[in-house]
Amino acid sequence: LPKNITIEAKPYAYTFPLSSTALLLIDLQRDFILPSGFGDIQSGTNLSAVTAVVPNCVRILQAFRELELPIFHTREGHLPDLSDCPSSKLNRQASAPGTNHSKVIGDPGKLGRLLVRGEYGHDIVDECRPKLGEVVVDKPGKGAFWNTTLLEELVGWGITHLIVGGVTTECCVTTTVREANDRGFECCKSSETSNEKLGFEISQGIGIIEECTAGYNDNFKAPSLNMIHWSQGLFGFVSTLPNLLKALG
Ligand code: TIU
Repeated sequence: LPKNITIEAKPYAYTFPLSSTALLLIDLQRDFILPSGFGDIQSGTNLSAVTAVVPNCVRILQAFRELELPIFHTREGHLPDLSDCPSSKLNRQASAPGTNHSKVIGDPGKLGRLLVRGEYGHDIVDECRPKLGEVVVDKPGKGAFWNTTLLEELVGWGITHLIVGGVTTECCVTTTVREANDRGFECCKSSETSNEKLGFEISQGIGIIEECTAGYNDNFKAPSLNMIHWSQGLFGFVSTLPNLLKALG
């Protein structure tokens, strides 16, 4: 394994250690990608963008598996009695005037009860099914760090750098990256910037691969990703699948 890899990215190229890098795939669940799933019902838009992400995530999975690098998958969902569902999620979908969601979390749908653990729709799409040894983190919120063991898992595995993909960009993917930033994951050291010049060590990094994420509103993806890397990497970096695959060799 090469010690460090350099990846072209926005706001600039980074060099980081492959030995402590993991892939984090957010919520590639049937409920967010397939027709009649939670996302289809709630977003009321077409699923072409989130569907198109699946083969790109398969490609990135293959690359990480070939290099035997750690892989983390998340799933958004709830206990059957919804006792772990935050009020912010339950209230939004309650029968307030103007609410037009035909089905809400916990309702029976064609893929099973929506966003309920153990149901068919809650699980990850076949193409991206986790393999033995990969970590699956179940999360009740939008961010993958809230009320989960993700941070402890990453620390336990010695992970300092995260490559992120998944759905949806505007919701769970960028919420997770923002949460990660407050836990020390940020833009990596620039290949042109030595730690001596910075005067401190940047030891944790996070970035999103743009072909590996999408959402339900085509207008949201670019601004969502721009906000991540804007201002010298306010929350993290953004790169592309060809750049990542090139860097991984
Ligand atoms: N509604 C929506 O866009 N997304 C979610 O509720 N969850 C995720 O983004 N995974």
